[in-house]
Amino acid sequence: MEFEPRKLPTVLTADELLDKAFGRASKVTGRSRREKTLNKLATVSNVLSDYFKKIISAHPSYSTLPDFYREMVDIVVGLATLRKSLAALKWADGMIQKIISKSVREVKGGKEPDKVLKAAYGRIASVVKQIDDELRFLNEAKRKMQTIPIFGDEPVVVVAGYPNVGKSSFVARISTVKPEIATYPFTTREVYVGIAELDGRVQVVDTPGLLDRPIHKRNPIERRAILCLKHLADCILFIIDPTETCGYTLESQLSLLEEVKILGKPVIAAYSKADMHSKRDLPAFSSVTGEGIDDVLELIKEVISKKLGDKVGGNRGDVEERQTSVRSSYHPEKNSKAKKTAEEAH
Ligand SMILES: Nc1nc2c(ncn2[C@@H]2O[C@H](COP(=O)(O)OP(=O)(O)O)[C@@H](O)[C@H]2O)c(=O)[nH]1
Ligand SMILES: [Mg+2]
Repeated sequence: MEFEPRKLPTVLTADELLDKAFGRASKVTGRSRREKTLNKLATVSNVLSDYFKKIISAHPSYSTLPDFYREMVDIVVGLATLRKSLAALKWADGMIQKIISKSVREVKGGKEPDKVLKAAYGRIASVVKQIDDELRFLNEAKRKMQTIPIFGDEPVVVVAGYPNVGKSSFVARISTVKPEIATYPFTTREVYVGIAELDGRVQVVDTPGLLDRPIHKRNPIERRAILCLKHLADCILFIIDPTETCGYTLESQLSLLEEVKILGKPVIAAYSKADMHSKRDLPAFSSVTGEGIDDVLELIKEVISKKLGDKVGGNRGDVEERQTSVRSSYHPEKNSKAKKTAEEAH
């Protein structure tokens, strides 16, 4: 399912929409007063109906949207209200079509055209004004949904760790293209999305404002946003700055690491700023000298190819491959087998 909030149309308020419909109808002519009125009614009907349908069809089917985006939309705008607002547009469309049909019948039946038109306009205006809140909500929703970052189909590595440990420097260092700058709806800070080439493209994303402070101290919305990252992440790289020049103690960084592990995704913990210290009980890298960077990339590659290997194994049609994947779920050598499957798949 495509999710392209940038393509959502701007939504007019009730007054703007009525101006648009009645304005268009005011330019309509006809050979008789009767015909002119019928043409005006048809125009109002078309303008409004096309407009409502355009807005409704621009929204994706939220129930089939990938988990990350559906959750994000729910956190940012509220799915229930969004659905209700779209339903209100559908309701208005139906009501207006009824008013128009009735008015057309009246004109054709010989009623005074001007009177019928005036009454129809009044009733249509009243229906549209009843959904003014929903129209405004949908416009605001469009604005808010545009702040949801969009990711490609490639595997995603989420980079976590306290502020100033070296997350952005790492993303910039390993990216083969200039990292794109995105935003999360919950932070005013820039999010770097880099692309690494690891036997295929891998998206490496920064998490300022999300996985950079103790999770248990967050408000419920922030916590949901953090949980949402687990839908996105194939792997989490947790960066620790043992020099503490980031301004946070090693102890508090390790305790954040424990919280991040609860997300249930594969976590690789590594030391940054290897040019400034000699701790090597974890993989250590320096984004300044490049030392250890390849080792970290290798670890990421292993985790991702294992994941892809699991997926490939599970989707294979032939019996032997399926047996391999069934067996591999019982055997301790699962990892090497899954990896082998991934390698064969390349
Ligand atoms: N010496 C050294 N400094 C680094 C390294 N990586 C980052 N820094 C510095 O640490 C500070 C914070 O880095 P940054 O990437 O912005 O951290 P972020 O807040 O986690 O994204 C900056 O002043 C960087 O220049 C490294 O490997 N070695
Ligand atoms: Mg940063």
